[in-house]
Amino acid sequence: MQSQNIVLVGAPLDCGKASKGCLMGPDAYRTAGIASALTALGHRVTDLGNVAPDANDIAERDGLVNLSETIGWTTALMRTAQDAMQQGLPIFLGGDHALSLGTVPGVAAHAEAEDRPQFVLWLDAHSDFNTLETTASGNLHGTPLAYATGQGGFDGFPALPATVPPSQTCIIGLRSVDLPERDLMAGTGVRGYDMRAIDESGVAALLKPFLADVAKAGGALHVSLDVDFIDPAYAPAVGTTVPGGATVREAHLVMEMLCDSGLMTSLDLVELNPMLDERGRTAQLMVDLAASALGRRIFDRPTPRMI
Ligand code: EXY
Ligand code: MN
Ligand code: MN
Ligand code: MN
Repeated sequence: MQSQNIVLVGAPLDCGKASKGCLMGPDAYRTAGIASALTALGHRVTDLGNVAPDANDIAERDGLVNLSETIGWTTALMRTAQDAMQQGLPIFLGGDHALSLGTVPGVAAHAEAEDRPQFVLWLDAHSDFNTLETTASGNLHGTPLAYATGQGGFDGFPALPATVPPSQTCIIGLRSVDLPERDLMAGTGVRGYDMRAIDESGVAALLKPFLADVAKAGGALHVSLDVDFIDPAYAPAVGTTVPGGATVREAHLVMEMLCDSGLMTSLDLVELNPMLDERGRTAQLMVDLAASALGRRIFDRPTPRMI
């Protein structure tokens, strides 16, 4: 893979749900050696440090968790993501998944300015397709994909600087989808693959057609990697564990295919809660997955045909 300018952006956002710990994520990734792992692959790595949320005077609302702070992070990260895209390939070090309320619209605005369609690959046990009106938990880390694809029901949030068409999104790893999310996604063109689809056809067969579409459109590709995409047996440091997730090898294969495609333009690493980790193994696995997406491989050999 060609040498890239990689920009690390810490987003110690912990307001997307009630349980705490994701604010330690950026430092856990740094401690696990994300910068040196990527430098060793020949990339130039710049760490921009941590972002802070904007202040605002938005009132809290019954049934929604930390609305004001979440909107403060959203406006700050929209700006930061657009700036970081001008410097290279950003990796947003979360922080919980509410950070994608800002990063995805921010990178999409950059793509729109370059006249490129923005695509999103969402690797997650959950679809994160609730709105402020459908969420039963009130946890806004369960909403970013609905917001970024322009669904209604986000009263109080900023107008999107750019919308990602649902048909340009692909979710892989699903095993927990709320009924309102299922209803909202139906007919939108979102590609959603559950774990059974991975079991039946293998993850490569699911990913390959999506990557082909991105390539054909000359698109930018944002990848949002939630720790809970991976089975909790391998990645315990997450508050939203759902058994039956991707294996370590399935996750690496996705990353290796992304690397081979050369299509990934930005990456979120989200939901790591170091309080729940075992001797740093989840932080290390996430760093290793990022390294696979950016060129780490065992042998230099032609890319095998996947189908
Ligand atoms: N769908 C559930 C909710 O809205 O509360 C669970 C969301 C969990 C979101 C995690 C981060 O991916
Ligand atoms: Mn660009
Ligand atoms: Mn998520
Ligand atoms: Mn999740």
